[in-house]
Amino acid sequence: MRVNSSIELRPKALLNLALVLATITIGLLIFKDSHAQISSKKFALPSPVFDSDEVDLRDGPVLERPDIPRNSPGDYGKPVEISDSDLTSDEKIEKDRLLKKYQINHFVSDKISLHRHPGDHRNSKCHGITYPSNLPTTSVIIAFYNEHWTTLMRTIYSVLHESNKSILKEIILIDDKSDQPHLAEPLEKALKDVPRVRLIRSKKREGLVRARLLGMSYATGEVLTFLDCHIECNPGWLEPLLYEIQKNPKAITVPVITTISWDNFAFHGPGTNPQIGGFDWRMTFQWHAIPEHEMQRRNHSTDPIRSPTMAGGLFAIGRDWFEYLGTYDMGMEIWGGENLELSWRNWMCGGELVIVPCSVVGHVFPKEAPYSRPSFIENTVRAVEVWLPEEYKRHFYIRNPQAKTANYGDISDRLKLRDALDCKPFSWYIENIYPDLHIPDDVEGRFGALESQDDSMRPGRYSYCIDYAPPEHNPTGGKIATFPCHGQGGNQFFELTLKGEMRYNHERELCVTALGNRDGSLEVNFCDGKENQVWDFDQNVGVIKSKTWDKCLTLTEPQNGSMPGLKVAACDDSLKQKWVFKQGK
Ligand SMILES: [Mn+2]
Repeated sequence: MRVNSSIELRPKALLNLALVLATITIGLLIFKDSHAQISSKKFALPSPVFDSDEVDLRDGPVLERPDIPRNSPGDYGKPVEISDSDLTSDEKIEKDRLLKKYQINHFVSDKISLHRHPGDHRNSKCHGITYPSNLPTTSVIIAFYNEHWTTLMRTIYSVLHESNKSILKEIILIDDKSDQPHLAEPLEKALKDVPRVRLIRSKKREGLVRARLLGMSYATGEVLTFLDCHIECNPGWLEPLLYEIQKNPKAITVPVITTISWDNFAFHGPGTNPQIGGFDWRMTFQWHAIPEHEMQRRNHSTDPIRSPTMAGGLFAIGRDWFEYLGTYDMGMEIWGGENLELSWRNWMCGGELVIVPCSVVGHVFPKEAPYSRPSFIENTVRAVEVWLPEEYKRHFYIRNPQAKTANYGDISDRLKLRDALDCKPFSWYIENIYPDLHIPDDVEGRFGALESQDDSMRPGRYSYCIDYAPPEHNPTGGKIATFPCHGQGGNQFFELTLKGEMRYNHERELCVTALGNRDGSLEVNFCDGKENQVWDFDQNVGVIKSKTWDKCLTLTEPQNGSMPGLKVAACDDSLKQKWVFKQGK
C-alpha cells in the first residue's frame, strides 16, 4: 500500500468518481429499459486515507499467509479454551470488560493469530470445481464502527489471504465515525504496508446503508462484495460468488454464513445443508431449511440455492445491476430492514438471490446483540410501504402496532424508482419465490392478544393475556402461560386461522397444541396439521375448544406468586374459559 498525501489523492478520487459515472452509464445501457434515476450521492466524498496499489493480475493470494507456529492457538479454526482459573485477577477483569462491551470474548480473540488458517469447511464436492480464468473482479467493502482490533484485523487479513490477486481489486474499509483510539492512528499505521486496502473515514455517522454506499463510490471492481467486520473467509470463498454473477449478472450471491464462536472462536462448518432466508409477518428475518421444491430443482449439492431473502451482512452484487436497481434506500438509518427491502426489490424487479454452497464465510455472532436496532421499525415501514400492496401490509401492521405511528420519512423517490423499474407484484414474489410462507387469514375478532375475561385474579387494572416466549435457540419447548396484557403484539400475538390453528407466527410458524394428558397441559410446537392443533372458537361466547379432546382452554390459578397458567379442562361455562381477541394499540 502506498501512503499518499491528500493532495496527491484528489485527482485519483475524481477519476474514481468519473469511473462510477461511466459505470452507471454503461449499466443503464446494458439494462436500458430502465428509467431509474440513480440518486446522486447525498454526501461529500472524503479523501481516502490510503490508496490501493496497482492491480497485479497474476494468480495466488493477494497476501501470502506468514508462517504460523505449530499448535498456535485457534489455528485451523480450532477452539481456544481459557479457563478463568488460569487467569490473573487483572486478566479476569479485562476479559469480563471486553465481553460486557462487545458481547464477544475478545480476550480469546486476542490470543489467536491474525493470520490463522480457518480450516476448510466446504462440502467436499466443492474441491473439484474449477472456475473460468476471466471471472469479474471485485471490490470488498467493509464498513465498521468501533470494532475490536483483532476481529477487524483478522477480517482484513483473512480476505487478503484467501482471495486471489486476479479477482480481488481492493478492500475498501469504511470507518463509520468510530471514536475508539485504536481505530485512529494505530489502524493507519498497521495498514500502511498492507496491499490493496483503502481506508475511508466518513465525516459523520452514516449507518450501514450509507457507509456501504460511500464505500461503493470508491470501488473499482465489477462486482461489489459487502462483508461484515468480524468474519473469516474459508479457502475458495470468492470464486463461486463471482462465477454465479458471471453466469447471471442479475444475481445477488450470498456465501454460506457459518458460526465463529463468540466464546472460544471455533470456526464451525455449515453442516449438511445450508439454510435459506425468509421472514415472518413482523418482518423479522429468519433462517429456515431448504424447501423440498428447491431441493428438487437443483441437480447437485453444490448448486446455488434460491433464497427468498438474505441476512444482509455478507453478499456480492454486480455493480451495474446494483446501480440499475437503485442501490440501497438512502433514507434507511443505522441497520435493520434494508436486507428484506433489497431482497424483495431484487426478486420482484428481475433479479435472482442465491446462496452459494461452495462459498463459506464464518461470522462471529455475538452472545447478545450489542447494539439495538433503533431504526428497525422505521426502515421496515419504508420497505413495506414501497413494496407491499394493502392486503399484505395489513398483516405487518397488525403484528407491529407501533409501526402505525412510525415516522418513516419521505419515500416518494423510492415509489418513483419502483414504477420506473417496472417490477412484478408482491403476490408474484410470494407465489413463485416464497410459496412456503404462511399467509395469515387475519379475520376480524380472530387475531391479536387473547385476553382472559376472568376478573377474579386481576392484580388491579391488568387483564391477563396468553403469552409465549420461545427459548433462545429453539422456538418450541417454551412455557405458554399468561402475562398482563401489554397491547404491543410481540409475545402476545396469536392468530386463530380459519382452519382452527392457534398460530404464534414469530420467526417460525408455531401452533398451540393440546397434548391430551391428564393435567391438560399445552405446548407450542411447529404447525403440523394434526388434530390436536385444531381449536373451535365460538366468537359470541368466547369459548375455545380443543377439537380432539373436547375440552376448553382454561385459565388456572397462579402458583407461588407467579402468573396464572393455562390448560384444557372440561367445559363448564365459567369465566375462566372465556376469551376475547384484542387488537394492539
Ligand atoms: Mn456481525
